[in-house]
Amino acid sequence: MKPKTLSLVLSCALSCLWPLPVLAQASSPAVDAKGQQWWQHAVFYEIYPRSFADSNNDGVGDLKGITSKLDYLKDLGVDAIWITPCFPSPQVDFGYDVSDYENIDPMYGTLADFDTLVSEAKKRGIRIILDFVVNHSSDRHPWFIDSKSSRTAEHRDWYIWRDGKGPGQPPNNWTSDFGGSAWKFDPTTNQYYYHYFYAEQPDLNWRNPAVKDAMFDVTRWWYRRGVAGFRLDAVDTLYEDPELHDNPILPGKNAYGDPLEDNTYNTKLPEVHDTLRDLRKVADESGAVLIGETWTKDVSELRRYYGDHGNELQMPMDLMFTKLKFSAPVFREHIAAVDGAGGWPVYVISNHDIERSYDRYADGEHNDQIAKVMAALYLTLRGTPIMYYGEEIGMKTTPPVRKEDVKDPIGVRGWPKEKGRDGERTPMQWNDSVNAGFSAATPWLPVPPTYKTHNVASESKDPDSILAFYNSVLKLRHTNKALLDGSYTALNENDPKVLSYLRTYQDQVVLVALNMSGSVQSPNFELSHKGFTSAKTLVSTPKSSIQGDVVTLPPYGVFIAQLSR
Ligand code: TEU
Repeated sequence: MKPKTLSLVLSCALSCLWPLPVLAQASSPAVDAKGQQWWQHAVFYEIYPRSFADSNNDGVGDLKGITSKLDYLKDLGVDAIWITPCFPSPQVDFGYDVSDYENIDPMYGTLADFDTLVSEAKKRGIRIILDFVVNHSSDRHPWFIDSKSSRTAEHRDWYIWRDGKGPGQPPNNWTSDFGGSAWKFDPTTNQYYYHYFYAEQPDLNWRNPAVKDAMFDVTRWWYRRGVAGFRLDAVDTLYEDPELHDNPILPGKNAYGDPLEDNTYNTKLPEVHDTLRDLRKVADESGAVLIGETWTKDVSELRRYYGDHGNELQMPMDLMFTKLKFSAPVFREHIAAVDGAGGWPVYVISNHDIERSYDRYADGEHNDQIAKVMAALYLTLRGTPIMYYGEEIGMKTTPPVRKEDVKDPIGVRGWPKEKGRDGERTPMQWNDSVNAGFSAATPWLPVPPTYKTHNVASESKDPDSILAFYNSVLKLRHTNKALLDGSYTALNENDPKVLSYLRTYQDQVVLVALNMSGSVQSPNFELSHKGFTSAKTLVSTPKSSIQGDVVTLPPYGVFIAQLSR
């Protein structure tokens, strides 16, 4: 019988793209010969600046610390760094309460340090992305200080002020994401102001054109300084129902003891998309990229963030990916939906708000191996991956054990049900010396005990380490056209244990097979029937191999190969 040729879906990557102006800031080209934008080929890396590297030994990381680690990031294969907020801030929410949008907090350094970081990064072909906290400012921002000073203040309408329903009664039933009412009474003017997060984070009034103009100008100011784009914080919450309808109440209570509510009237309002389109126009003036913190309930909601004409966010994060059960069918179904949705996928497995992927998927026996499966997965899919610092060495989430040690205020408020987010924000583990090489001083959060085995220095010397694995997959990804630009085609779609797929670009085909189970698996991919005559192993974990059409995978084994006809 004549071997059947596998009908391969031609890369939709090119047809799915929307044109962008050329980016001038960094040395590597913005658009390649095939018309791909720089951010489609880039690997992003999120840095929580308090915890990455401490250059002045005060226990808190800083910009000079990040600059000192650029060679490490370059060698790892990072092309863009997203730094969570490093602007002046009272640090109630560790920087997500900004009191000056156009400066650097002295604890992180100076604007000159920032300029040095941008230029040193540029020398290495690395771009800098900042975090734009769009929904709210700090209550110490001069805009809010003026706003609360009187009902007729120039900035009064820059925030959301309302009368209470009656004495001691807030305007409606909305609760803060961080516990308690979302309204705080201010005796100076006898009105309440609205805060979706902490009371120290009053919501900006995006219905006021002056707010829009001021915030757009903030982005222009940073673009002129060489910033290649922004990660937009909490975009869902930009707008609220002007009539302040009560949210429907659901059964049950959250960790803070508040009734659960359906945020119908204060999140995901259609106006969010109008503002994203406007922010995008400003970004396009500088060829910048916008990444969204887009917590969506399904793929169609995610799809909307690209905009009907590709005119909203270039990179809305697929955060649903962080909620999936470690199971081949579950990931297969989700990936098919996201890949088929028409946008350029953006995959994330960890960030500074959620339990690290290492712990989420750990089975207690094969933890490091499972971390490699997850790395192989999101670094070989069609789309752009955003890594989180420390993921590449298998850092563990290490929440505080005692309430008195909690730094994140939501952990103090919600203890013990909600322990806060300290566990995923611990210092980067550089080596096995004191404080894991992060700082000579006691770090602001304790270093997890696993630093002795899971650190950059030790793992660099171990060819079987998680870091060595990340290095090899990232190296492959940067040079392999099929992984960069190829289409995605699922294989063996009924296999309950092995997730496998082809990435295909013209005549280049890469097979990825991931054993998501704790037992040996031997999937048959019928490669000869599909017209393939040989397979060259590109990256694999020990004891994974191919014999004819059959790939043998040990528990949580990874096998990636180039197929030829
Ligand atoms: O997070 C917004 C967001 O959706 C989070 O509220 C999430 O629900 C919470 O962290 C779960 O505990 C962004 C930032 O990523 C977060 O660090 C900030 O605290 C928040 O905005 C307010 O700026």
